[in-house]
Amino acid sequence: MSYVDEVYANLAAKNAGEPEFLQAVREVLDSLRPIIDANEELYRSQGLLERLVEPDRQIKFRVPWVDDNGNVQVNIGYRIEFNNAIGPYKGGLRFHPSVYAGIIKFLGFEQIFKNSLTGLPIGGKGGSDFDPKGKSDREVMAFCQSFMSELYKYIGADIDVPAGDIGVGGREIGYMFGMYKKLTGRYEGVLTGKGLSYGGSLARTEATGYGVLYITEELLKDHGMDIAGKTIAVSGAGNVAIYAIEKAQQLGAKPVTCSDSTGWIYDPEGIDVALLKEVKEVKRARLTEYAAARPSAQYHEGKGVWTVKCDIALPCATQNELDLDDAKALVAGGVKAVCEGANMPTTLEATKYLQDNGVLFIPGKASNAGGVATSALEMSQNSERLSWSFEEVDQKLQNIMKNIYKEISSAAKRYGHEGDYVVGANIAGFEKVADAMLAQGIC
Ligand code: NDP
Ligand code: 2IT
Repeated sequence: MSYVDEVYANLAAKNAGEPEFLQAVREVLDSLRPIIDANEELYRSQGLLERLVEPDRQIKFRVPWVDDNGNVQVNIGYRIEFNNAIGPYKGGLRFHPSVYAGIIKFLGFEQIFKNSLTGLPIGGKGGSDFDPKGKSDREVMAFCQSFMSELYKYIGADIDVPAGDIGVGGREIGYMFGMYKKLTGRYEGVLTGKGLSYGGSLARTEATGYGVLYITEELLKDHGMDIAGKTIAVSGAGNVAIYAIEKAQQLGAKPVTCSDSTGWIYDPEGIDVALLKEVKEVKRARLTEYAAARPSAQYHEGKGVWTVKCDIALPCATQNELDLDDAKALVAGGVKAVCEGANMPTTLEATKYLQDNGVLFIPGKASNAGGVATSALEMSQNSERLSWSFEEVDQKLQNIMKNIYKEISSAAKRYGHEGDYVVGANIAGFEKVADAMLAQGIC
């Protein structure tokens, strides 16, 4: 049995209840075959893959808090610190009822390669099965304070630096930062995505979505196409989706869809991003309110974004939201490129179908890396106690995304898989981490 298959089989036997984690590992290990085959003896002798797929540590804790009716609620919190070979653990916190160890492990594993691609620090992820939807501000604060009263023991500016993800935005980061400061007495860059008045970076809010568009533009250019005038289907209506839509419009493209977990919008005149922000960021309301305020928009229940004819598809909601049937519908509609804004939104079968049908495909660990990259820029600003201008941060973000595109295309070419950006992203991300792990010995 090959080294890859042996490691995967052992992992699958031990983690059968964590399909998302196994899916992420499967994709990475399969695309690393060319580099692993070329170095099998060395990697085997160092147990490199066995060490790579096992997190450094998994922290799981009780989060008790009191709701507005005076009842005690108990949620489960997680922080999984995966790999710190090239820098402190770094990655978001997700608050969503679907969170369990398998979700956090898949996110943390992906984060290793993503962070490596940015040229900046490295992989961890956390979260809770707490659902912020429908909770009052006081309840969210009570939860965040309780969550941090355990998490603070394990994090720090040079140890592990959490940030936002699904269900965790500026409000939650603020409450957690306040509690960290109170418990430790330290004012340090322990979280990113902070508010601008207390150490946050300009352009962090926009960074993930903008980054998706910067790399999409680069991809199209490289293949002789222009993003201006293209019709784009976007899923999600949260942080990533909103700023992907905003940047798409600034680049002259026309995003015509967005979605949330209950329904989706088709707006043939192009999404009104100011209205979308008002509904989602200010009112924290549902997309039905967008449709009610916008005569050109159609609201549909359930899922359906990928049935819309488009040139470019940007899945920006959640894992496995684009399956084989969706991929078939996109190909039938003439899609030219799919760039992932979310983490692992495309199933393995759908990815293969898109690639087999000539669709350009960039995986999330490359295309959504602008968020964590800008988090690392926030860490730099915190360390030097300075704040850079929006333009300065945005310029650095553009350079990072262009550089990621260059790295993933050249790694794919080097290993004989030109144009396969899944292989390119996984190999380019892996090379640096493997190098550092080998240099640092078995630890
Ligand atoms: P938000 O919480 O801001 O938004 C998430 C959006 O996705 C909401 O519209 C939500 O709808 C929808 N969604 C969530 N879960 C589901 C589901 N099970 N089915 C359908 N729709 C769903 O999160 P972000 O925008 O920050 O994150 C979106 C994706 O991008 C995630 O995969 C995240 O890991 C990834 N990502 C985020 C980064 C960041 O900087 N924030 C960086 C890199 C990747 P509803 O409101 O109905 O729940
Ligand atoms: O998936 C991700 O890269 C994020 N949620 C952002 C992580 C970060 O540290 O900014």
